[in-house]
Amino acid sequence: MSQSITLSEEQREFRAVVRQFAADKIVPLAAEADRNAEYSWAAFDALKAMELTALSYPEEYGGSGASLVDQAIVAEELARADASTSLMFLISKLGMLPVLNFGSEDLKQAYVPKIATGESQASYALSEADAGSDVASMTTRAVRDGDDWVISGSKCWITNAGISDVYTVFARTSEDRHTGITAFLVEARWGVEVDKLEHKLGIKGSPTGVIRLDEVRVPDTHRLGEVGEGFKVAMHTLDRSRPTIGAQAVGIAQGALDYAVDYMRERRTFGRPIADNQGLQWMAADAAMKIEAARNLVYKACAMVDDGDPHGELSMAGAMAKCYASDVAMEVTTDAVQFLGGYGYTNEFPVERMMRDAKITQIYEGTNQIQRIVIAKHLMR
Ligand code: COS
Repeated sequence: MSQSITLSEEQREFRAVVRQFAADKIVPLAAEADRNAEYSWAAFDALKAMELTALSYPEEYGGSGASLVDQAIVAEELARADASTSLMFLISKLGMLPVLNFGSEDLKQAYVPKIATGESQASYALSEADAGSDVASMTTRAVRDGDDWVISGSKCWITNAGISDVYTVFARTSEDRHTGITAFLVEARWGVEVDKLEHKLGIKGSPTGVIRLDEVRVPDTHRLGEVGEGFKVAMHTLDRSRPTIGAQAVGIAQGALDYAVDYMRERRTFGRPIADNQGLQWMAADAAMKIEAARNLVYKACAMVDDGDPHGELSMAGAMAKCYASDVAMEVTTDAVQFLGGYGYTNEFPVERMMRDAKITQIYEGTNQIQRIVIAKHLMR
């Protein structure tokens, strides 16, 4: 079945190329990275060799200038093979969005090209132990000292902790709740310490950690946006990243459904393939419908980003895409395990990994409860 009526012939060909790449280079690495909870440098090197690390950045900074819809295609196809690898593709973009949208020309020239070649990677350091959903409660501080800022504090749930070379760090520069936060670009070697790496349910091939900054000196040239503008920088960034988490969720769901359908055509009980059972056919049909609906929400939100959000609807559209797609991913992957029965519950088959990986998409980049708050705020305003 066609995945979307909105893709051009060129985009469909591009999707087929990325799908083949993921089948050849990523699928063989996924189970082991999950089992060992290890970052797969082989997977990252494959992304580099395919020049997928460059895809999300403008050509003037060494990127290939792809649209966000094209980036969603890649996030989906990588996630269809392995969610952790798709996160490798997405995380540096999240870290670099504030640089691209709020950083100086010098900062863009200095950092983005190295991210595009894959020589360097970036993370996004917003959440804290007591400031996850409630971003404005953060306590990490930045104090002005001459031409520098001195940053101290701890940030949690940091994707790519210890792997990334640069971190976009949000810190409090005054007591004002929303207007007292400022964003900075901080190089890891200036003193970003990894305090702890989490042992997680899923996305085990992607390290998640707690980082600490202990009086780390950051030049004012590395400020992203105006002093006090950090909360808006954070929200503006998440609005432009959440649709791609939706794409990741769609990919996880599609990967699980495709695997389960192939299995059901082979697996025989009572003398015939279990795919002949109408009860299972209906479950599979529901899954396919929901995935397709989620994919179209994702494409719509991504196209809004590409068009510059002319009607101010992106926050809501991005929240819908991320929330719906991740709820679908959780449901579909859980059903995929059921389709495989006892086998689905073992790590001999990839669907239990996909079910565990799907769970994070309902939590990160804003829990789905927060997405519903964002949607409701737009409805009620
Ligand atoms: N873009 C631009 N500005 C925005 C915005 C957006 N998407 N969302 C809110 N703002 C502005 C508001 O307009 C308001 O500005 P004014 O005071 O000038 O009116 C200001 O920011 C404060 O907004 P609000 O009162 O809605 O902020 P809250 O503290 O209530 O927080 C939520 C709102 C819950 C939506 C926000 O904190 C959030 O998204 N939390 C989840 C964070 C997250 O996703 N974390 C994941 C970690 S990153 S991987």
